[in-house]
Amino acid sequence: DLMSVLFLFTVSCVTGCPSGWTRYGQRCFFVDTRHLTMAELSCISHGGNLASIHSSWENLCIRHLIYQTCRAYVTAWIGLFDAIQEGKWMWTDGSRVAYTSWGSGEPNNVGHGGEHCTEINWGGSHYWNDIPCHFRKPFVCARKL
Ligand SMILES: [Ca+2]
Ligand SMILES: [Ca+2]
Repeated sequence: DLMSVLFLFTVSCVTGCPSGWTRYGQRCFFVDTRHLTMAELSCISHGGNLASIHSSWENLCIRHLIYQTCRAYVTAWIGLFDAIQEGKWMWTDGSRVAYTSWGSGEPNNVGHGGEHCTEINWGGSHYWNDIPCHFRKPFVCARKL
């Protein structure tokens, strides 16, 4: 099943990251499945945060990691949220929001109770979509080396 797959993947030819994590640039990434609050707490317990994305290259790397782990471009949480102030997007790791890859018409905040969290692989593509935070999804953690 998915959970067993998630913990079986191995780090390829990279060094410097803990077992089960994958290195891209100066950060290590990790994939798991929970709803967003538990996802962020899980990332924190692993010494990181939900992944922030700062370039199309990082977007591609994270999509690749999800594909490697889940064998499909499934939608997954990243650490972008506007739960504190509607329309003011922030990364859970505190980094500046300089790059986004919203799909056409997104973020639209149309879910019941609004949409304050962000999924990637929207439509199986490189786009992001805002959705309600209580859904259970795979997620990507990132931590500095
Ligand atoms: Ca919102
Ligand atoms: Ca949306």
